[in-house]
Amino acid sequence: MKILFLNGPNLNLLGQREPETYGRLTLGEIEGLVRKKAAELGVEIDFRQSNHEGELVTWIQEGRTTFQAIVINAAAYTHTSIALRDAISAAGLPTVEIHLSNTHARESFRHHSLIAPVCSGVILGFGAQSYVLGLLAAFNIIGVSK
Ligand code: CA2
Repeated sequence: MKILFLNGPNLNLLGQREPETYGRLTLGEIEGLVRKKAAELGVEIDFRQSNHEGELVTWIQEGRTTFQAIVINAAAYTHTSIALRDAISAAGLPTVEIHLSNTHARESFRHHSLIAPVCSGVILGFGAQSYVLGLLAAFNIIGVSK
């Protein structure tokens, strides 16, 4: 079982700035938490980050044949990207949208997600644990749909 983790723009800066909003862990440290849980579950993961919308779209398109599910923190593209939404919809893989922060408790432009309607569900506001919960959700969905 293989799960693709995708991270959008600026998430490579985690741990360096805005710890009050996004926590103190780097993206590499969050990946470590996910890998630990994935090993317990016997799941293989691929963990990627890009600042480029098109690269994320390509990874989703290519992932269709390699992965059984996607977990995605699309960062700011969550609120802007019809391209990501279309890619997720076209891939047809179970996809879990995740966020570190509770976007509903923040600025109004973060309240709307363009990708949520084509995702299986959304997990947000639990900091780095949102990633681990996203993994558990994806694992559960794959198990149920088998
Ligand atoms: O809460 C989340 O996970 C977000 O996806 C993070 C995005 C934001 O645009 C979404 O509304 C919610 C921002 C990621 C930027 O990460 C930074 C990390 C450190 C310093 C500055 C930005």
